[in-house]
Amino acid sequence: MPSPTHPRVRIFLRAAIIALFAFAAVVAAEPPKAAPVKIFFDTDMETDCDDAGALAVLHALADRGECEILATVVSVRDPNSAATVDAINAYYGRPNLPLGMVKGAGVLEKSKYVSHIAADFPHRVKSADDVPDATLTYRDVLEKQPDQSVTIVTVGYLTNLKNLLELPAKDGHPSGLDLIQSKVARWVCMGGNFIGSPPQDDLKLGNVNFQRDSASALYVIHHWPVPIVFVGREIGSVPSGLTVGESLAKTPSDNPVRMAYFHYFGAQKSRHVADFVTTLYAVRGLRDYWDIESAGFMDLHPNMTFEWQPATDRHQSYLLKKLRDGQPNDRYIESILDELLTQPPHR
Ligand SMILES: [Ca+2]
Repeated sequence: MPSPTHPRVRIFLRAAIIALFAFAAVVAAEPPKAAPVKIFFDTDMETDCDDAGALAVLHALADRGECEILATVVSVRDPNSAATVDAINAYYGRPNLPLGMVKGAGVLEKSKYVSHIAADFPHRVKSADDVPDATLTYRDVLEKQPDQSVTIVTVGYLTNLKNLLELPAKDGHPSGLDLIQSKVARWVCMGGNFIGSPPQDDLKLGNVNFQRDSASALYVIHHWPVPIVFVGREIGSVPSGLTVGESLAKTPSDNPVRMAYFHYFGAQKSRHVADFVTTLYAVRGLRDYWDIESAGFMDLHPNMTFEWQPATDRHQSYLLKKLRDGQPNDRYIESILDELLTQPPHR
């Protein structure tokens, strides 16, 4: 055996040390991986199929390690909406995610797809009795989370958030307001039309997430105690012109999201992406996708129009569209959403 002072051994040891330092340098140069964003997802999953697509994007982002899905609740009184959410969760390999739905007063609209998905795909929801009150789902999930760690995403009505704000302390549980103040980092809300300068919403444009339960929208937006980011319709719906969904046809027929789009249209077509962009922003932040306006707050009126009023201490913001190479970045955003929408589940 050669001695440690043998020339060949010395050369080998020197090379090994250089390689070790090079490896350490590469590791040190890697940016630290961000912790997954903790998402509580609240959807109407009823009148529009983009809720199904947005939930698919959320699962795809979770499969990439970018977010952790804490719970998925619906802001409507239809158990088939909760069943559809549960079926999509199961398809993506998360069949045990906490569910919730509105109990008591709330929105119930006709849907073109949730009864089909509830009938054709496996899920846990045999009746409304199988789905807890979303208010209690919020309470039970938030209680277990670290302080200021949770991002709430609403892509539907604000009924559940109103009920949470009004939930009293009971049986050793803190009040809903206390939980929001202690556990929630921010709320990302799909709602509003931020048109004009300064923005001033217009009833003619439609603003259904606020209009269909306007009492809840008015109360929540005026009483919410932690930061809000609004994603207006102009970011992912009219008049942005962004659409995705047609490419779901290349995914398997046992994909409930593909079939939600099919039943919505009676064919495999694309739909606007209002709920998608809200979800993507909640997980990835601005990146090179959007800009943001932060100095102000939404002064919402009982008729659901609003003005954006100047302020520096209200912690409210709204997304702004961004150019890419001097042009609208709509096709760029669509390509990102399309890739996530059609990404096979990791399971
Ligand atoms: Ca929606």
